[in-house]
Amino acid sequence: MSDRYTPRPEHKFTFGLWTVGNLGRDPFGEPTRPPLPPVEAVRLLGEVGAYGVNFHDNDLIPIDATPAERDQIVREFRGALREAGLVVPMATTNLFSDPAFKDGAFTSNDPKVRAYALQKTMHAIDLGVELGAETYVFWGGREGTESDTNKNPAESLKRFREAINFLCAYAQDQGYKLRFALEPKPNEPRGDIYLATVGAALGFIATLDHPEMVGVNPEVAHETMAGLNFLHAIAQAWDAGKLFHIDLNDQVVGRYDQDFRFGAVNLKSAFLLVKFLEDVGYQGMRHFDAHAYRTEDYAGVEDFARGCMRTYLILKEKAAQWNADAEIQALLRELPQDDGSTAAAFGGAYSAEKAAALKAASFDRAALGARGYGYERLDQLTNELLLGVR
Ligand code: GLT
Ligand code: MN
Ligand code: MN
Repeated sequence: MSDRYTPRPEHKFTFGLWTVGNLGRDPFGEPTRPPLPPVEAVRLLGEVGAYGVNFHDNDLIPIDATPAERDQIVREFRGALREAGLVVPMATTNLFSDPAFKDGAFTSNDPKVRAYALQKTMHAIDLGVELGAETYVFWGGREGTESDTNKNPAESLKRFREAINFLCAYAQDQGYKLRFALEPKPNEPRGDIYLATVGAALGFIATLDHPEMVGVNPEVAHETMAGLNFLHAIAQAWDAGKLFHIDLNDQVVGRYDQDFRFGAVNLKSAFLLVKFLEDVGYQGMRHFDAHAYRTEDYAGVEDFARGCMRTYLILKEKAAQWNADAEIQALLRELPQDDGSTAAAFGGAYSAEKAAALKAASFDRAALGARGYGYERLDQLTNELLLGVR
């Protein structure tokens, strides 16, 4: 069945191997789905209409594979990609599963672990680039602490910076056309993870040797876990020219890391996010970093993947409808009631004259405080549009 919500390549919908390959394991229970080999995951993603597939090094190549095994796996994977018509836009490193990384990777207190993490990442970058990746994600899941008696956070940031600087230089040295994207998260699996929010990552990027090479990969669930407004984080990343990638999913505030299907929890936030991305003309991947409920079999996994993309496309249509809604647009136009006189007298760049004129100006403060903004109506109209009665 194909309708106007059918995903097409130009929508740039991608999934990680680890997303459709999630087996339903949780801290309290065993897997509920059998393993999904990477070539099968690619087939499934091709079937549901995704554009691309992303992976951690060890989603594809077992950590203890020989070089010959690695090359064989890459050959088979390439074949599956070709058959399914999928590309690999992003890759990343698993620096969290192996017990070697139990105290972090780039920020571990053990210098040998830090060196191993760099070595593993260089190999994983080679692998990603070999398969076509142009974005390389760094999610520092184990980069943190349970107790700050054990690691100095300032020292950890220095180590983190050194590692990213080293890897930027490595990628440049190889002539790779690659951009790095840091993915913040406040906690889980560590008690507290460094660079916990998009804002923290943006601040850190400015301290790097090659800040132009590094941006962010914000995830809906992660900012939400921190109790923050995801759209505001995205807007700041966009404003800074740093929205290199995005992880779409959903999450209830105050819960464990849920990674639900996009739009599963807060449709209105999802709508405003899609509207923002579409309005500003974000050209990057729409990556769904989510997984099916533990209750599902692989038919349910397909429902999950289709649901992510379908919801995005429906919300995209709603965003266009919102932009074209005469009543909504009239309310927006009324908002600032700008007759241009304020801008003429005080707007634009600073000048001593403007400052003096502004200081001498008189304002009708009571009138400024008395006016209504019409936000209740605007928000209700938005709700009604989303509820399908407009
Ligand atoms: C892990 C994490 C995600 C990250 C992935 C990239 S791995 O599943 O929960 O948010 O994006 O390392
Ligand atoms: Mn997550
Ligand atoms: Mn993610």
